[in-house]
Amino acid sequence: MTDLSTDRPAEQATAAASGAAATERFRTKGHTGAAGADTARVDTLVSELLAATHDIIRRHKLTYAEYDALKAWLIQVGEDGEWPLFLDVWVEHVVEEVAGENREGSKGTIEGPYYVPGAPSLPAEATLPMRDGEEGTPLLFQGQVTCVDGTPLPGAVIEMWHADNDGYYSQFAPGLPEWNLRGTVVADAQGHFKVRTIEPAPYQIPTDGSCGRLISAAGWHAWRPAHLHLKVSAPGHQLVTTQLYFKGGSHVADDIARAVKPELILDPGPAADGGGREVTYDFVLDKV
Ligand code: MBD
Ligand code: FE
Repeated sequence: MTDLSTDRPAEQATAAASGAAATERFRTKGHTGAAGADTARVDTLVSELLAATHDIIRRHKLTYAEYDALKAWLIQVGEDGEWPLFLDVWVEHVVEEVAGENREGSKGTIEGPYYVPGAPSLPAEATLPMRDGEEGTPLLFQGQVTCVDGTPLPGAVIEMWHADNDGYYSQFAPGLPEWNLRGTVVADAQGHFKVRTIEPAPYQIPTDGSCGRLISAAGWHAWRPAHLHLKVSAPGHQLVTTQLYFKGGSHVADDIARAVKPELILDPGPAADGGGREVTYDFVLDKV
């Protein structure tokens, strides 16, 4: 059966399917687990993690029932393929905070589990790949990429990916064209770019898997504000991985992944040409 309003097969997005896809995607990055395996460093980090855990157990008098519930839950996170989701939602923001603390240029934030390298290459003025009649408010996203010293960066590369109007990412939910709402935009000789897309919807992390069970067990909510994901780079400069949000949007102030920063909130106005909205956002890259 097909839902004629969206042309999307009725097959539902499930935690297990998006989790498996995110786990597979992470594996193709080729991490072996050996990176940074300096013995003294591993000793320090793991010993302190365990000590913090022991301290929590003592302070809160963890019961055997709770210990077994934790064990069962941890096993299930792996079976659902939700380790990338769990880590990127609840841990990555602090890793990014530390990684970005010495950069002067545009703020970065977390990458999340749904980046796929190799999206179709597009010219400086382009429309992201999308379906005929793609739902959502049209958005013109434009700007310039410069160095921290103000020099324009010709040929800077802006990789963009975002969810559709239903909050789904291509390659992580069924029924979407492979590169829907994903593109690699090459800026012009002055570092300018002008990208047409649609505004994404807020994103609810899957509620039917282990992360969803944790959220309901703890009485939290599962939402991220609507966001554009970006990786901006240029030769001789540091790549910035970031996200941009929409002023006044739901959950901008209570992102479950705590990835919002004031510098990352867009305030689009009505588009000058035709429908939808437009916004200008410039990227500043640090030198390597
Ligand atoms: C997302 O879309 C996302 O950006 C993050 C960080 C986590 C889960 C889903
Ligand atoms: Fe996202």
